[in-house]
Amino acid sequence: MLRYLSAGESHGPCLTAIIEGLPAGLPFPKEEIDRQLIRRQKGYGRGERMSIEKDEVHVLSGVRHGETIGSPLALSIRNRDWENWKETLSPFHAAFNTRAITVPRPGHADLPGGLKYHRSDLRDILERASARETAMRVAVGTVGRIMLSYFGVEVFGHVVSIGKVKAETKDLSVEEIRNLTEESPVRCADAQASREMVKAIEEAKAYGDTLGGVFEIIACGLPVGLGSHVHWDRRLDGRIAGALMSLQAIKGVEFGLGFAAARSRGSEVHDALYYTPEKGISRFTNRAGGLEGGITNGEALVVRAAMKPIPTLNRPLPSVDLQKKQEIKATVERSDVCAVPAASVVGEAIVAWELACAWKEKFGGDSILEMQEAVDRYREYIKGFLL
Ligand code: EPS
Repeated sequence: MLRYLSAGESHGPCLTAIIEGLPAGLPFPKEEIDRQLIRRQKGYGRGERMSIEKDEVHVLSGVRHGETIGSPLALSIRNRDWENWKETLSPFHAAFNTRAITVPRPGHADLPGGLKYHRSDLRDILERASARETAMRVAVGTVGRIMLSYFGVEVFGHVVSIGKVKAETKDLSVEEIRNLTEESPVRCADAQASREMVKAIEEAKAYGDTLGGVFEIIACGLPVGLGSHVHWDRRLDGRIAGALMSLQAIKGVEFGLGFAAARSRGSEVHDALYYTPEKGISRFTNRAGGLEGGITNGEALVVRAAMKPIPTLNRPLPSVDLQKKQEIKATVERSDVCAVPAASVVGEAIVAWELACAWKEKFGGDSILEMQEAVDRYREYIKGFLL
């Protein structure tokens, strides 16, 4: 089983994670994790914090001479901003200025978290609720991604809408979407829509507002058979949707046709099967988004996630001071105007991690050699049906 736990506050000294279950002998290019961390930090609409941070992973255990050795992997990412928060967030000494927050931001974890954990200073909640934590999710997801790409599975994401601006990508190949996305300041493959998205972010910023959007993640090279129909918690669509929904500000997830399937007839929704001796079983469409019955079906996995606008507004909404029990405008904290491009990179990591977990479940192996043997055996068996 592949699993991890993470820890760390947004302005604390660092983010930390422990990963367990990686096969030994997996080549481990640390530079790939750093490359993904840099991708996450980019994207038009980010706030000042990103000019302070320069994320880089430190590998503390589990890797020797560039290969995993089977022991738990400990990772750490430094928060450079900690220098400015040492006193305020000191674990042991009460600070002169605690920068206490008593006015919750509507839409944020501030209020329910503060009440649940009985914290009068809502900073105790927002420090961990912050999307700073997603830097570590990218590092952990990239570890899963390194294992997947060893077996030829690739995962990438792109932004399909920001606010009311929608990208048009239906005439583009997966490869074209991938390349164009890397060139766009908002990680969108449609150049015209990219420009309009940047404009929409500028307009929202000028108004003291924020913007959400939708990103799509595509995974190619997956075999039939990851996940299972036999139990609710083994259905891979459920796991991926749950994991994506756990990303800050995500409000909806859909696979393939998604919500549009509910407005169509069965004959317009399901992917018909064809057979030729040369090609084996094949489909001409992928409306299911690569999953049937909670199991990968050999097509590309296509999943979209909808992100609400960030709740920290420069023109704040009405709220209540919890100490004074008075109505007042919500707290204004330094924040991003739009983090959808960054969220799409985090989404890639989240999907990669869930796929890596399902991969480990299916093929097992304490070493990469054992895993490779199981993969080869299975591919040989499945070749008789699908090409
Ligand atoms: C975030 C608020 C901002 C973002 C942060 C998420 O941080 P700060 O309060 O320090 O300005 O920059 O995102 C990151 C730090 C990051 O690495 O993505 C929030 O409240 O969620």
